[in-house]
Amino acid sequence: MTDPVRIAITGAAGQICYSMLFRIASGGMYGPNQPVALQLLEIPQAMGVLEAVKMELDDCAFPLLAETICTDDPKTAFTNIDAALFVGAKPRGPGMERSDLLKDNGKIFSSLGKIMNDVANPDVKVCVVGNPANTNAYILKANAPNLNPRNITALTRLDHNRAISQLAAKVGSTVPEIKKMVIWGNHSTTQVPDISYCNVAGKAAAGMVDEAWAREDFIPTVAKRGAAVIAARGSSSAASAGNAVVDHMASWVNGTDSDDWTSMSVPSDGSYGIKEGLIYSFPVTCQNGDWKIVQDLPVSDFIQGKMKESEAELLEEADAVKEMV
Ligand code: NAX
Repeated sequence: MTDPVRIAITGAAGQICYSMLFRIASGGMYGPNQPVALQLLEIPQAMGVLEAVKMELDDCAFPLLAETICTDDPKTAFTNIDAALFVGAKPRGPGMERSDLLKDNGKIFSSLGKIMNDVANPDVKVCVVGNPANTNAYILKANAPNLNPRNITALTRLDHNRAISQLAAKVGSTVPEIKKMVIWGNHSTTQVPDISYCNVAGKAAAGMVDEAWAREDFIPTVAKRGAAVIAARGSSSAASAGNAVVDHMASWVNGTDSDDWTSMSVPSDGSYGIKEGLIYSFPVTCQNGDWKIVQDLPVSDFIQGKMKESEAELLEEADAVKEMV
């Protein structure tokens, strides 16, 4: 039997993981022939709920689930892993400033980064989901210099999927007909959903919609979709976020289609004038377990201006946590 892929997952008793873990255990992330072992990390107060999640995983009798470890010790969670999904984070409480949220989560990600640095395989593939995801990944990367920095990524696949779905509804097409969507920037309301290179069944999407729709309707709808779900549901996106993590990792590991790309927040190498080292969402192609930023796309002045605003927000966030990096 093939050795299992070992995946550490933080915040495993939370909402996102309640849908995501079952998808991973049934083969959604690594495919139908690859066993997986889950190394689930929680804070001590949530261990009871985590045990209940394990009971349900056991009760599914998933053929591909080789082992489930539940722990509140990060060292145990991060030992021998191939991938780490950082879903756990402190939520923003009433009256809490964004800078306080950045600092509180910064402490979590700097301490977990240091532990990863000591015990994790240097090639571990990391996806940060817990918000503020891009800056949490930036802090984790700085505190884990032994890890391959290319492998520290953050999730903007949910935004990418939301953008595809909005465009499909607008032009009356199906999701698989839409190729080459882009999310630039931060996973926040400054993100830049961009249809400039998109095609729908081979036709340029930009020619199928008004420019005013793309600028004034599409961009804010995608960027504020998380808030719309909270308003409708009373809590934040969970199943769609879990699905996006599955998609993010599956694209990274198995590759993107030759006629398409995806959006991932990755360490900037200076492409498109974005400051090197920031964790910024770019269009990427994936092959052989590695990603590459799509180069030389012609960027309009309008999109460029918005990309710079999102970069400025990330620079501000980086400044707010500078003592942790
Ligand atoms: P929940 O509050 O349901 O679950 C979070 C879990 O993390 C809790 O069980 C908590 O005990 C645990 N936790 C907190 N600190 C921890 C630590 N230091 N180590 C291990 N576990 C820890 O939140 P959920 O709805 O699952 O969302 C998780 C995070 O994802 C939030 O930060 C949320 O803002 C973020 N999101 C990110 C998205 C993205 O696209 N990047 C979209 C969805 C979501 O908003």
